[in-house]
Amino acid sequence: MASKIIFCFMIGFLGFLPEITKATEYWVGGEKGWTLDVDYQAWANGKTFKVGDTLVFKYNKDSHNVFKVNQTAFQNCIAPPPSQGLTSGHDVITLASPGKHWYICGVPTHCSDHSQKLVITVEGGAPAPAPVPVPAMEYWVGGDKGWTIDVDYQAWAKGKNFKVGDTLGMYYNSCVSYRKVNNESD
Ligand SMILES: *[C@@H]1O[C@H](CO)[C@@H](O)[C@H](O)[C@H]1NC(C)=O
Ligand SMILES: [Cu+2]
Repeated sequence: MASKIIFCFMIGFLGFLPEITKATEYWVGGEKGWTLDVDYQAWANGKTFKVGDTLVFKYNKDSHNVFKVNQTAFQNCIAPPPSQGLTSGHDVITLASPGKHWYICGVPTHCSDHSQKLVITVEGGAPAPAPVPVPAMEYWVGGDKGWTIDVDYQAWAKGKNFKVGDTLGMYYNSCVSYRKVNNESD
């Protein structure tokens, strides 16, 4: 029973987690926004980006745009096809996956000559791949027979993998009533 109370508490606790690890909105470049000749790596330095956080690219849409690119395109300032670009002047990107994310401006020379490029590393929202937790089990000692006489409990326990947090149920009412019947007939 105690383990069940703890389990319910944990579910309630998980419900609050999204509020504890609140998503952060980052305005790329701070008050300078997304433009020429800003050191975006210096801007990103010391910031912790998490899955669920958002990047806001604020810029003059007649002058710039935003492309999410791969590492090669980032290093060589190669813009993907225009259709893949963001062009609103106020683009909000939710960081949906952990790992490196690369962004460039696709206007010629802005990335290559004016450092209009940003690479960030996004941390996972959850701890690194841990073994999948196995839910607590409830075992009824002796199975159908319950906790009574002349049951081979070692045979019953064999092959079962008991863990901390599991519950052992022992039911022996049938054993008690069986004895009572015996006593009455005695
Ligand atoms: C990287 O992006 C460029 C530009 O969109 C594309 O041509 C290239 O195939 C991509 N490379 C990889 C490894 O995905
Ligand atoms: Cu630009």
